[in-house]
Amino acid sequence: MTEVAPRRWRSIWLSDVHLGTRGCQAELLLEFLRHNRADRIYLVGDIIDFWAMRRGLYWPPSHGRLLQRFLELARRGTEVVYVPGNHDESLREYRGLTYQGLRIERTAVHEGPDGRRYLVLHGDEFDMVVKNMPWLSKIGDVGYSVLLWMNHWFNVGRRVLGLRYWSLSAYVKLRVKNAVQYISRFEELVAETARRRKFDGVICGHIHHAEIREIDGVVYMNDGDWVESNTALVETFAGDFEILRWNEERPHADPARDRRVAPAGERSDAHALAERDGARAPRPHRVGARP
Ligand SMILES: [Mn+2]
Repeated sequence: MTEVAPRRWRSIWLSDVHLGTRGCQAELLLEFLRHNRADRIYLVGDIIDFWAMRRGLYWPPSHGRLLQRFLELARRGTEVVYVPGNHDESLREYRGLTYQGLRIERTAVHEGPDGRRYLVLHGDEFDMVVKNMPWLSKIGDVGYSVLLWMNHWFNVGRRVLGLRYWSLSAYVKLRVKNAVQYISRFEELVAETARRRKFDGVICGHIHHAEIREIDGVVYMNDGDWVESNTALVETFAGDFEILRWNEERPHADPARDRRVAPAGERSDAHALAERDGARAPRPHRVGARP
């Protein structure tokens, strides 16, 4: 299969994949990993959703394939660091352990090519402080699941109409005033901690909202999630950070992707489509630059 050569990054951060839930977009993340390579990958928590598994097992083949993919990358020399979150908290007991080249850490420190130091953590550590925000308890886990379910079918509909994926859940969340307050409070707290601990920046996940912004002298970065916005944080070899929004950047439009595994007779067709849709090179979405 001839495909566009993968783009190379110094580092990639991924979090909030929530394997084991219906909202998880494992296929899309597998596709992302085919098109993007890095010297190191940080898995910044909530990769496997053990909470959801307790409610009932949901584990399609793509979820297993994704875990296998991370191990395979580790075996082949990518440095893979897994910093567990609250939904995969039980893995925190294994901090310090290396499994087939994949290392588990409670938190990590990332060093940029220029020597700048970044604290890498999931972010649930700040829930205790932020938790008395009313929307969290109001929407809660169940409401959020319903929203993700609606989002899924909403996008099935959009696909039928030939429209591209658009996150209804992310949109709704950002329209709730309290959610916006929650997000900025969270970001400030995380940044404040990094500043106190003398880091140049901090990289986290947890709130499913990708961001790069400077807060009082430290860079706050969030890699987003793979249940609604499908975002990753990447570092270039020069040490610049970017947020990749895979819904917008994937080189193929949906029809081409769906036919990629089609029988030989249909392939030229798929390739023609891919070429048409991939005519412009996928470009990163520059959300913000370092100060
Ligand atoms: Mn989390």
